[in-house]
Order: sequence, then structure tokens, then C-alpha cells
Amino acid sequence: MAYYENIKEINMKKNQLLKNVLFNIFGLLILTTFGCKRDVGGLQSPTFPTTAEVFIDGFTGDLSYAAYGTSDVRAFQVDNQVGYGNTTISMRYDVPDANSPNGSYAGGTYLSEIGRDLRGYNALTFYIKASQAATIAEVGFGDDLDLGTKQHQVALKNLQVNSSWKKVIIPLPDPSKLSREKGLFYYAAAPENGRGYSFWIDEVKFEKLTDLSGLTGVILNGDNRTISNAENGDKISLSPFEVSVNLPTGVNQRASISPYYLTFSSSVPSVATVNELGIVSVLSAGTTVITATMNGNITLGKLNLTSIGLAGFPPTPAPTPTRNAANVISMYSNAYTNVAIDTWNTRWLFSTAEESFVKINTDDVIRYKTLNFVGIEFTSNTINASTMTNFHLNIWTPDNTTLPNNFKIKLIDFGANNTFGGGDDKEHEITITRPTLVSNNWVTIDVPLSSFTGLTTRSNLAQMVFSGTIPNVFVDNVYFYK
Ligand SMILES: [Ca+2]
Ligand SMILES: [Ca+2]
Ligand SMILES: [Ca+2]
Repeated sequence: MAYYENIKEINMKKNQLLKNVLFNIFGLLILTTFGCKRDVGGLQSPTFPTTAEVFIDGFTGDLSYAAYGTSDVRAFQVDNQVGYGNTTISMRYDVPDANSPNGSYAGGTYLSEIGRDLRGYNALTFYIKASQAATIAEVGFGDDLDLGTKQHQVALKNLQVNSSWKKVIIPLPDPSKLSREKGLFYYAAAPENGRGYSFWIDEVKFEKLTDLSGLTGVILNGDNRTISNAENGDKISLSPFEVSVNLPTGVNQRASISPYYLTFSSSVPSVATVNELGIVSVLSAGTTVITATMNGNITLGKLNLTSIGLAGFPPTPAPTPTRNAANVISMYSNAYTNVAIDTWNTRWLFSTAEESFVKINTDDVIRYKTLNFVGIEFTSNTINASTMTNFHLNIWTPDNTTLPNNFKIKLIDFGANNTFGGGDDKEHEITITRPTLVSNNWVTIDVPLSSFTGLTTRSNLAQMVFSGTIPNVFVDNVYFYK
């Protein structure tokens, strides 16, 4: 199969990032053991090669190479003079100078055209040295150019190298997921202080190491993070996602991993859910603990999340009334049968109040916004509260309630003629302030009707007015009782 066809196939499948890409690893030809048009993806139980080697003194036959877009596509070549150990063949990378017309960095990925079964291994290893002390931005595997997902990517970042060969070990976070891996090795390296340099990599292979220990997934940098004031609708990432391992040298090493290696869960999904990318979605007020597992083992790091609910919304319903219904005339409550109310917002001239009827969990509440004053009418069926002793309601506000802020309630009785005017109307307004009036808590207003001193009759109550200086008010459990 021609090298040219290989390019075409990859370009068809993949992406814009791939610039020129693909030049031959040995010279001019890439030989593959499979026809390049053969589609093995649809087979039910295919067997993929378990080949460990990627590059020893040459490449395995299933490989192709793709240079990353904007990189220097000629940065990589096989070096026949330098090699690890007794060999004189390795992979050489010439990082360009900054502002090089050929590209601003060196980077690319080595692909198995058909995929490999890596489930029998636990690490990718290789040797590396450089022409000078340098920091390689990224090396790893799992970049199969499937842009946007890179589900199996593992990246060792900021790898320190110098002029002596050293062995690098990148653990496979969960080998069971690597039954058909195409992205066998990738790298990206930028100039050091604006100047290019060279580095060599050799003996790239997958291994089953017996002296790796402490393999653990890590989220949130391994922290036990607490967020106590999340709000509904918040999205919170559990990144960075990492794998931690104790290397044979005793060094504890972390590498970045795709979130697809992790399984996330929320202890209380009604409060917040977490998707396969480790993004937490806050849904309702309450507390949940978000954790993750890798390979069935709990990761380092977790998120203790408390949502206060909707911003400016009561996190919980108002206290449920317990008074005997026989002693109550209810205007608005889930606890009682309510009398008919004409409107909870008369939209009188100069009133800016907007009302809506919302639920806190399953409990109904009236919400007022931009409240300066609001008229409430029940003239069609006036209320006879003559035998009642008290007026009750619950309110909740997120607004500042320090003095002189206030919430006012006016009750209006249409008098003996049971109609507006006629000289017999009576009314009285009370003002609620601190300490009764507080923010972000349900406030119980329970006032003896005798306190409405101007309301000398109450057999034909027909109107009520809420007003004051707090523009956001939730109202519930509005009733008279005796
Ligand atoms: Ca070699
Ligand atoms: Ca209610
Ligand atoms: Ca009247």
C-alpha cells in the first residue's frame, strides 16, 4: 500500500489540525500488514495485535506518523548515529527556534492504523535524552486524532530531560479500556528560551512492570474540596484528572488523563449530577458528595457540595402550618382549602411589582419581584374575619433587611355596604422590621388583628396591600385564624 493512500485515509477520517502530516518513518514508504481500506471497526470480536514495541531500532509495521498543525513537520527523523544502549538507531526531534518559518514547536503522534490490544500491559516506557537541559511540554499516548474526545489520552507534562538517557514510565490508568488503541505515542516540545534544541527517544514500548505501585486516579488535585454556596445551574469541573503512581525509583509521579478513565458519582443526584466528563451540574438545594473511581478504586480528591438552591430563591419551603383548618380562613397555603382571591397583583398605577407562582420543591409560593407596592383583591368574595383573632403569613427575602428596611401589610375592609367607598371603609397598615424581618430565612408574621387598630370592622375584608423597601419577597401561608 502506498504511503499516499495512508495520508488520504487519515485526512478523510480526521481533522483540520493535521497539517501536512505524515511523512514516512523509514524513508518513503509505510508498510502495513493490512490493506488500508479494510474496515475492522464493525467486527464483533476482532483480535488486535498485542505487539508491545513501538520503536526499538525501527518502527513496527502498523505505524504512521502525523505531525501536529503549526508544528515543524520536519522536526522528527530517525537518527542512525545515536541510540540507547548498544544500538545506534533512535528517534530524533529537532525543536525549532521560536519564530521559525517552519513551525513554532515540534509535535506529533504515532498511530497504529488498525489498533492494538494493550490490555496485557501496565505502562508505556521509553528512554529520552536531549542536547541540553530542557523541559518537554508533553509526552504520552492515546492521541488517536479523534479530536474532541481523545478518550484514552494520558499526558506526562513538563518532563525534565538532560544530556543523559533516562527511562520514562507512563502508567496505563486502566488497561481494560485499551483493547483497540490507535494512539501509541505522542509528544509536543517548544523552544527553550526562544531557542531550539534536539532530543532523542528510544526503546518505546508497552510493558507489564511488576514494580509499579500505588496506581490511583486523582481529581481536583487530590483535594477534598468543599463548596458551600453553589447555586442551581452552576457547572463545576472536577479537573484536573490525573493518575498517580509510585515509580520504581520511589518517585511519586502524576500524569494527566482523559476523564473517560474515571467513573463519577454523586451521593445525592437530586442535588447535583456529574457527567462522564467530570462536569457537575447543580440541580437543587441540598448537600451531596461527588466522588470518582478508576478501575473500581476510589480516587484521591472529592467534592463536598452544598447548593443554596436558586440564587435569591428560598432553599426550603416555608414552615408547614399546623393549625386546625376549622379555625382558619386561608388565602394562600398548601395546607388549607383557600378562599377565592380575585388577584394577587391588581397592577395599580405606579406599582412596579411582578408576581409569579413558583414551587420550592413541591410547595407553592408567590414570588414578587421589583415590589414597591402590590394590591391584592378579593372583592368578589370579601372575607368575614370578624371571629378571627390573628393574621398570619410567611415571607422570605434575599434582600438586605437592616433598618430602616421594612415590609408593610395593609388590610382594607369595605364596611357594612360591602363595596368600595360609601364612607364606611376601614383600613390599617402594619410595618415589619428587624428583628422580625431577616434575610434568607422564612419569617413568620403572626399579628393579632387587634394590632390593626384602624381596622375597626373586618366582616368585609376586600383588599390587601404589600409594600416596603425590599423588592424581592416570597409569600406563603397567608391566613386568618382564631
Ligand atoms: Ca534503539
Ligand atoms: Ca405553600
Ligand atoms: Ca364600603
